[in-house]
Amino acid sequence: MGSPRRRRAAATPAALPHPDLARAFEIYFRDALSERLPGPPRLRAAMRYAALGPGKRLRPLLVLLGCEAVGGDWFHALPAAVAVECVHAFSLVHDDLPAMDDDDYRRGRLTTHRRFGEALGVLAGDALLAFAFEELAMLEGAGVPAPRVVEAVRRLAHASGADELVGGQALDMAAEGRRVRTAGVEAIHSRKTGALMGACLALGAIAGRADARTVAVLDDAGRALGFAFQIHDDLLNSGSTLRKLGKRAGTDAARGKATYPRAAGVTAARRRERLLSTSARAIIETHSVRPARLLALLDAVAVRER
Ligand code: GRG
Repeated sequence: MGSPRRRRAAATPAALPHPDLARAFEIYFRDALSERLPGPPRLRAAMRYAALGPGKRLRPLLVLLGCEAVGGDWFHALPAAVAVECVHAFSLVHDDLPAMDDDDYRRGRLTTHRRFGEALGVLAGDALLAFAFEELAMLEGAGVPAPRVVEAVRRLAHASGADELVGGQALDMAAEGRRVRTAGVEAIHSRKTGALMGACLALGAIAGRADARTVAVLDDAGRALGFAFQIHDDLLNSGSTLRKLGKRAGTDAARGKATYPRAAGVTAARRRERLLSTSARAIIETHSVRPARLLALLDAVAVRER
């Protein structure tokens, strides 16, 4: 499992581009989770531990750059960026629980339930999901018109719920140990990982005052990106290490998880990942006015090592 020094190295966030934007988000995020976070101290500590750990912050960057891509000022999208990262943190905390994937390490350190106990792990996830929507409603205070805020709430709720994120997780668990074809893997991963990334670009576009068609196609682009991201994640899971990933490697094979590389082979999985990324890029290039920084983010995601 490596020395403590090595473990600390794994806890350093992987380099995505646009550190200025990531820094601005981090300041806003930490403020939200200290000044505005309600609840008993130990629950708040578990929520902060779960949310503020050294993740890549990919989803908030997608929100902010989705807003910029449609010509908006990313600053207006900050509450939406916090909201999606809180939904993401909820999903990771619950995914790591003994009843789900039963993992001890995440982001280079103990998982939330291993640090705070299982009950607080469950509750911290629940409370982060609720807090996400409290934050999202703050879009109005950031200058986003109320009907757009309602549309943002509708989209994030749908992407987080039984049809998408949670539904994808249920399908994923049901598929464990069974032979799943590529269409089945796609059904799981586009829900479990794709829907939230679709919502990220859609929410950014909503905050940036894009029209309904642009919001919808950017949602499609984010979903394709999310599926590509999950294929990449599965490839890393089979070929990397705890030290590099900050979480255990090789767990998918051990649990008989439905993954694209398992269903189609590594070469076909790489090809599918490339096609999905290309299609996300093409949509963004066609439907955006300022796509450069968003496209640079996509490029970095395609070659990430954790
Ligand atoms: C409702 C009890 C209950 C459980 C639901 C919804 C859910 C649990 C789990 C969601 C499934 C999930 C965790 C999908 C994985 C998506 C994924 C590849 C996550 C890792 O994302 P990164 O690499 O993480 O962006 P960091 O740590 O960098 O933020």
